[in-house]
Amino acid sequence: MLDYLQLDYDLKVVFPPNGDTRKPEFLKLNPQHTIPVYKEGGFVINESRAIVTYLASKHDKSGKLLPASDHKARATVESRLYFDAGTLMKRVMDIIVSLERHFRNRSALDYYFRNFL
Ligand SMILES: N[C@@H](CCC(=O)N[C@@H](CS)C(=O)NCC(=O)O)C(=O)O
Repeated sequence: MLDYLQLDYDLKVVFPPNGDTRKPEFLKLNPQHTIPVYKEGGFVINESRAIVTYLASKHDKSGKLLPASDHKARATVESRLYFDAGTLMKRVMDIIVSLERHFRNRSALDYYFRNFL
C-alpha cells in the first residue's frame, strides 16, 4: 500500500519465529505482539486492514481505494476486508494448523515405526 501510494517509508524487518514480536521494545509498540505495525511520528497502529484503510483514507487523492461518498462502493470494499479478516484468514489458518498437526503426528509415527516395530 505504501508503495502503491508512492509514500516514503522506513521498513523495519521483524521475524516472529526469532521472538522479535515478544521483545520489550516491540511490545511497547504493539502489546498484541503481531505484525504489521505502522508508526507515523507518535501515532502507532496495528491490524493490517486498519493500517491500509488509514493510509487509503489519508493519502489516496482519487478516493477510489476507500470511497467516502459512494456508500455502495465503500460497502463493497469493507465487505472484502471483513471477508478476508473473518472468513478467509480463519480458514487458511485452520488448514495450516491441521497440516502442521498432520506432519508432526506423521513424523512421530514414522519415528515409532522405524525404531520400535
Ligand atoms: N489480524 C492481524 C493478524 C496479525 C498476525 O497474526 N500476525 C502474525 C504474523 S502473520 C504475527 O505477528 N505473529 C507473531 C505473534 O503473534 O507473536 C492483522 O491482520 O494484522
